[in-house]
Amino acid sequence: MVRLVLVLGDQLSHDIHALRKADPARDVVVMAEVAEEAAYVPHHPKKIAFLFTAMRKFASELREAGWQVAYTTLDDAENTGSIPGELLRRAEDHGAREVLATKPGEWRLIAALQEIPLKVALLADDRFLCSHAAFQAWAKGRKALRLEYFYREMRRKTGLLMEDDKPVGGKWNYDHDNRKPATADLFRKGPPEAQGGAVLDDVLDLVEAHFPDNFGTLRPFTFQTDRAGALRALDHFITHTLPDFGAYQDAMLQGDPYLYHAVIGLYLNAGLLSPLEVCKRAEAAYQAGAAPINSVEGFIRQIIGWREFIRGIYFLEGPDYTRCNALNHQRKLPAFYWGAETRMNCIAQAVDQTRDLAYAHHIQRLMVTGNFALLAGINPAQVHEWYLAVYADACEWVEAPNTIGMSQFADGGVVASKPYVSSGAYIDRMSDYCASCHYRVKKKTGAKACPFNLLYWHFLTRHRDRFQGNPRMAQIYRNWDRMDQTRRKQVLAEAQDFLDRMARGETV
Ligand code: FAD
Ligand code: DLZ
Ligand code: SF4
Repeated sequence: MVRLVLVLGDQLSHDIHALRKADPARDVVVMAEVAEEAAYVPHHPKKIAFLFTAMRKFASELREAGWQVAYTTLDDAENTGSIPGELLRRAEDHGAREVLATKPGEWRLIAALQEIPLKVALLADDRFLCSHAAFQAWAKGRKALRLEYFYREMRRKTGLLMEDDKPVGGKWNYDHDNRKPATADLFRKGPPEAQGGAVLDDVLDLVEAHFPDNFGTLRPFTFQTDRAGALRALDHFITHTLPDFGAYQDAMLQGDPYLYHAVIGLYLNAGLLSPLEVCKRAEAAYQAGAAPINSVEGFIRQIIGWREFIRGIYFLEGPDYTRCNALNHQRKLPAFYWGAETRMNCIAQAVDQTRDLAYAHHIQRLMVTGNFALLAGINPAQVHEWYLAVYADACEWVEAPNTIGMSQFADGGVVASKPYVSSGAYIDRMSDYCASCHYRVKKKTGAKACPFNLLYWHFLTRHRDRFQGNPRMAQIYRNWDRMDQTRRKQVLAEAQDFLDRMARGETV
């Protein structure tokens, strides 16, 4: 009997598990653009356009390869509006009772598939280098889950940058050579132009008509939309920006959103590139003498280290992870995350760029928008929904542990050993944002004092009981305690005043 083969928008790999297990001569592939997936958070229009275009092109490739594909467009009159609805409708059309599905990257959709009245085989998503079982085995019995040890195991397992059982160059981690601030005069070639053709044009019109109010600029559309394009983007990175990736990984520069970043997260997460192939390309560049070890090791660590570690945490922690709120933060996400005016130039730069490009690099996410939300005590569930909505590479399995865990410390320290908070000094060191800001980064109190400076101490005093015993934070509390008492009171009062004005909707 015919079986349905579900391929989701972020499962666009020809060797995905469900396709490997299916028979093109008998089974029907089901792909569907559905309102439920497009609207469970208000996704950025560029993100929706990227996924729908890539899905349509992938469906064509499957047909060319001999598959029968039942593809539902968003504006199809018969569209039931959800993945389970489309599976039931197609099951009736084709007289099918069984579904082969690769396990989705989100608990919500896993639960939905388990509830439909068809026999659903949920196959492991084996596009990753570390299975759930392997991660569980690694995590079992450890007091704390730390990236560095996991990463070393992944280096040994993949053999990447290894000489026998030793790391190439003698060190596992070259971060010491990284973290330079960028300067405006460095030459950088932006990612290659989008090449979507007629399929992209149709999708852009569709997205424009159906999601007119979503935060984000649709045109000009900037991403690649198929494997060939994703490979072009990878080539571009390996040739032009990998050599300086490491050194300038943490830098932020006004008007230069991509710097030396790869801008491939969306292609990896949609299935257009595989983690091992991108790492092998980077390793080959090192072996050919085209990129230095600090850049190549740093890049490979992000992929086989962080990306796999974060996914392991998502599935280890379970479906309630996105509701964690260890610091009991309850403030509403301020309107300036959705583009309302703010006088904080660093936030305005990161949000404007996010609106225009559905992209911001890691340090903008972690140390600007994430840092502010944590310092200001914003409800982590709202922060999580924002990150899940606004970035083209956002899928819950990777976004949630980065936001709830790494950025907001809402999981109480599962991902991060200490909160990623900083005063304005860090942003000033790594960017050129402060020079043209309304606020003064060097001012700790008084008119125009940088809000990050005020909120930093407000956060630390609010959570003193939790953090003062952390050896990596003890010195910070000693510095605070040495400060003159009147000054401390002034800092806290001004921080509170800032938070109150923000809550009243005043422009801050
Ligand atoms: P580069 O900086 O060039 O890095 C190369 C690749 O390494 C990335 O494409 C990505 O696949 C991987 N990588 C790097 N850091 C991480 C990380 N912390 N976790 C997982 N993979 C990593 N990444 C996503 O893919 N999807 C998300 O939804 C997402 N949400 C985030 C939310 C917050 C609050 C933070 C702090 C980080 C988030 N990240 C997310 C991680 C990281 O910011 C992005 O992977 C990166 O910015 C994507 O841009 P790039 O491709 O230019 O990456
Ligand atoms: C993100 C997304 C969007 C916007 N739309 C669709 C869609 O219409 N059809 C689909 O199959 N997938 C879509 N996706 C990706 C899914 O939301 C994703 O597969 C799950 O969240 C699991 O990661
Ligand atoms: Fe951001 Fe403060 Fe610098 Fe302004 S002065 S850009 S608010 S860190």
